[in-house]
Amino acid sequence: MKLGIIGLEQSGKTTVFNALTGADKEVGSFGKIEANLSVVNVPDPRIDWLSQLYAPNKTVYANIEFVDIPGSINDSADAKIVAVAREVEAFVFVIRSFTNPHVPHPLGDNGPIRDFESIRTGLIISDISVAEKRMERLEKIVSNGVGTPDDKLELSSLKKIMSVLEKELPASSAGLTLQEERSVRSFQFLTLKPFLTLLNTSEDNLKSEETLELLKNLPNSMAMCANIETEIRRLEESERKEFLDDLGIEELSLTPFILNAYKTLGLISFFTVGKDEVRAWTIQKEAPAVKAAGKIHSDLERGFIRAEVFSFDNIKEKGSEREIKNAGLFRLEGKDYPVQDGDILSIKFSV
Ligand SMILES: Nc1nc2c(ncn2[C@@H]2O[C@H](COP(=O)(O)OP(=O)(O)OP(=O)(O)O)[C@@H](O)[C@H]2O)c(=O)[nH]1
Ligand SMILES: [Mg+2]
Repeated sequence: MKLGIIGLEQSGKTTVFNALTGADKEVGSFGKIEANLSVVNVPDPRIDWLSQLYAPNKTVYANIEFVDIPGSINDSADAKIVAVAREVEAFVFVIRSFTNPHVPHPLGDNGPIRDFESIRTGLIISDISVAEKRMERLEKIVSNGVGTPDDKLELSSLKKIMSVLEKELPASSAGLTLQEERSVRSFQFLTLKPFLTLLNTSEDNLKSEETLELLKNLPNSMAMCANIETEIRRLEESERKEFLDDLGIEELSLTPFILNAYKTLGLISFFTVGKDEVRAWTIQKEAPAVKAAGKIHSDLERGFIRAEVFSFDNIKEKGSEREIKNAGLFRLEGKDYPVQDGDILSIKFSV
């Protein structure tokens, strides 16, 4: 999964990126136009457990690729930056809620709700310009009588999108059908992408009434204190607890952040196991088994015959595949089977 970190200038995007990924990228480098990249494993105790049991040659966790997008894409004249933003699957909006006398807020003072709206408006404006250009082209083609049915579908999808964008609503609220969504997929509309909101607060503000109230009003949100977390990450494991206690939190934000991301984006994990490899895969909740197969390899999707399935809970309880079979918990499922979080799959196929 690829997540793009965006927000207003100097909201602490790079600091959040460092805090979540453990990277050590320069902060406060205003005007820098290179994006930072870092991949982190998704910690999962189930994978640790399976790896113990199967003792495979290789253990592979699911991962998240973070892209720290510099400056504000709202007024980025740099097409390269907008192109980077279009490539990600979902956004993390970083909203500034810390005070720092050395780092003025670009809009004068803190205003988290205003900043949230401002980020979203920026994305909407960018989408409008993409949609407008394409609609103009398509309208010419269609009115000249040379439009294909695909052109017509695309045009009507764009009109649907435009009608919400013009009301300053995101494209995701246009209620596109799957087919309509497919017809405009290549434009990578920014406001069709799901997002999480990260409130970057000061140390003394992390658990305040004000913060709790803001979290209620900001969609898919959580608060973190990014620059303190970067500091804590630099400490030895054994020294961290004291500082986390001071902040009133149990752990660094990465794990709760990932849980929030999976929930908001409707993602689950399934596993493949064996002597060679124990591996976690990420997929959309309720996705059919054949899609899960396609995650592993396109041949498995193409030549799908059936999925052999048991759950992590089954193996945890029974201790071995043989015992699962004896207990009648081993299942054969067809291609429409909706994969569940924690399923262990083995795909039978023929190409
Ligand atoms: N006091 C305080 N300062 C912070 C916090 N987070 C970031 N800063 C400071 O704010 C400045 C900007 O932080 P960055 O992480 O570079 O912000 P950014 O959003 O990546 O900035 P641009 O990419 O240039 O738009 C730096 O000087 C940080 O040290 C925080 O939680 N508290
Ligand atoms: Mg930055």
